[in-house]
Amino acid sequence: MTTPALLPLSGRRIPPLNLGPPSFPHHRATLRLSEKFILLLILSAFITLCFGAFFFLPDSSKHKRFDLGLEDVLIPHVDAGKGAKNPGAFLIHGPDEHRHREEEERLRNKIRADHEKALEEAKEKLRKSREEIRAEIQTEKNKVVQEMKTKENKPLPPVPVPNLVGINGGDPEDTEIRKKREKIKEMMKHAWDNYRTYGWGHNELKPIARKGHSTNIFGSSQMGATIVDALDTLYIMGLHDEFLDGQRWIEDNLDFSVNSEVSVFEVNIRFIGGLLAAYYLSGEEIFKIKAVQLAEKLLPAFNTPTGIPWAMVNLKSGVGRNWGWASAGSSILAEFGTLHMEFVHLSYLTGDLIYYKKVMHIRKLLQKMDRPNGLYPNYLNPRTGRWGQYHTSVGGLGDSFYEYLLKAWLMSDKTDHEARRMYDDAIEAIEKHLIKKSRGGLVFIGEWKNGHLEKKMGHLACFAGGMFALGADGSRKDKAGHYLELGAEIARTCHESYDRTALKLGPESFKFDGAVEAVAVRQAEKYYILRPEVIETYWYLWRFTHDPRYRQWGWEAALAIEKYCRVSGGFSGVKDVYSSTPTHDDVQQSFFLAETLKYLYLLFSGDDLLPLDHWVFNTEAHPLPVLHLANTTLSGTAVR
Ligand code: DMJ
Repeated sequence: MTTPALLPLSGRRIPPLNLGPPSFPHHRATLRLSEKFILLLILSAFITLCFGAFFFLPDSSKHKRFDLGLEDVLIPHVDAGKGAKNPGAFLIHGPDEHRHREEEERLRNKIRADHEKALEEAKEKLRKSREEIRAEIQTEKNKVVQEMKTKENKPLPPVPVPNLVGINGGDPEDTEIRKKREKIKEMMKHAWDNYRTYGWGHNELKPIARKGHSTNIFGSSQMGATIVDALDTLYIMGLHDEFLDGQRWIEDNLDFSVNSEVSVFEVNIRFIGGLLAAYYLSGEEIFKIKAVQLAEKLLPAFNTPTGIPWAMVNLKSGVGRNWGWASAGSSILAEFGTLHMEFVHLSYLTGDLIYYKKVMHIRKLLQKMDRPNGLYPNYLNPRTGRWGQYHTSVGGLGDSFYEYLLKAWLMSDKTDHEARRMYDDAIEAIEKHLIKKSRGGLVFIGEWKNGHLEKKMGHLACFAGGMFALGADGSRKDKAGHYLELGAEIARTCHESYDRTALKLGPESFKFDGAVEAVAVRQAEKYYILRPEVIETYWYLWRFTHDPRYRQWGWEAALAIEKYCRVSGGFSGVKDVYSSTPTHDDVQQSFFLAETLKYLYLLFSGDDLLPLDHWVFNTEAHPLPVLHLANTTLSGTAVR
């Protein structure tokens, strides 16, 4: 039997259809044709659906705008447009009605034409061979990748740069002090050079094994945490070649499109904070761009039923989860409560309110919650919005939440009164329930656990001395003197915790129990891992009082670090501060370069370097400028 030739859709010949009993090859040809037909049907159905949706879906312009009030000042380069806040501007009356109908008709015709064009294109696609289609897809893909690359490193819209006062200088007049400052700079160089030689690109350094090191907070990939964390310290110390070296590494290698699960908090304070500070100090656009790229990757962590972010997020998939050890799947107060400073700056610099909204949402939610004894528990479940265990601490798990309330107020040029109120309330409750004086007269901050006060203070809580001093000015009922005094008492207690050890370095935590005062009892609490908090407090107290004892105590700590933590391959933590022959833990923490050495350097610098009425330090010691929002001009021009 002869078979009639099938009319080709295109000019190409199509194998004839076999109308007799089916045989395998002809059956395949028949299938391909019906596949094409079905595809065509689906395509036209989809286009019709889009066509219908245009007319029947509600008009989004009628939805209420989200307005937090700060919008216009926070995003100076955005011109909201006068009509935008005026709902009446969207209503159409009288003679306008005719014009409106014409406009609708024009739109309809356009959509019809687009619809037909899309159908034609679909038909055209179906005429092409598989290879042609594959090649086209590949070309499209290449185009998108290319566009993304160009877009990724495109400069962001300019904003008025805040007043950047005191990013250089601070040379002390006194020769002795100058020598000390030089010594700290030399220590920084030793830490950096060894990281450069043995750990470059890794997150941290093992100074004894002389190789890279990392922990789970940075995920599984090498993101050069030490480089990012150290940049601003290098900058203020005038180590410009080293700074440039770091900048080049960031330009060429820092990539956040990695399948890696990181700590949202750590990455925020170290990377986003570090990049933003490097941007403000140097004016190099690349740091801002990288900070924003990373921030976008953290946003999926906020996709929880309450908007309280997960502790960890996978940078590639956006899947988040909490630490297994945290009370009943909870998020941690010091983690989700330590995002505000960086996120407000991100909104300011990008003109995108999303960051600001995320952190304000957390604040609003916390305000609505009950607080046992006025205290904030450390654990909050992001699914239920309920507190986990009632543990409260100004040390680990709680610390920087309180710090960021105060600093949100300072960073807003003291206009964020809500933050100041929350800080004052929290500090009053802390003083009432957690702060005690030991028999020997040492003021300490205990921890609230299961209904009673544990008389134990962590090294981390020693930062609070500086916080009380910083918050003294502007405190309620004219209690500035009281809070400065409280800060000084905490500094004294923490100094005692250093002084009562063999190495003159403080333990991870210390007790106040009968005869035991400011001393660690358990072996597991005797280590010192190059932490900054005690030196941080000395520096704040020095700035506010100029009492020479703080420089003296800081110098004691610097000498002890030099003597017991310095090794030929960098600096290492020690496992037991009570043993005169230290065992090293072989880790040079990135915060040693970001914080410990920076605070020491500032302690031996003049107050004109990074003055506190112009800069607010994030919890990783990265300085961010005060945003004088009320005085911001709306010109949209960058002024540097
Ligand atoms: C730093 O990463 C930050 O200071 C954080 O807030 C708490 N601890 C470390 C340093 O000890």
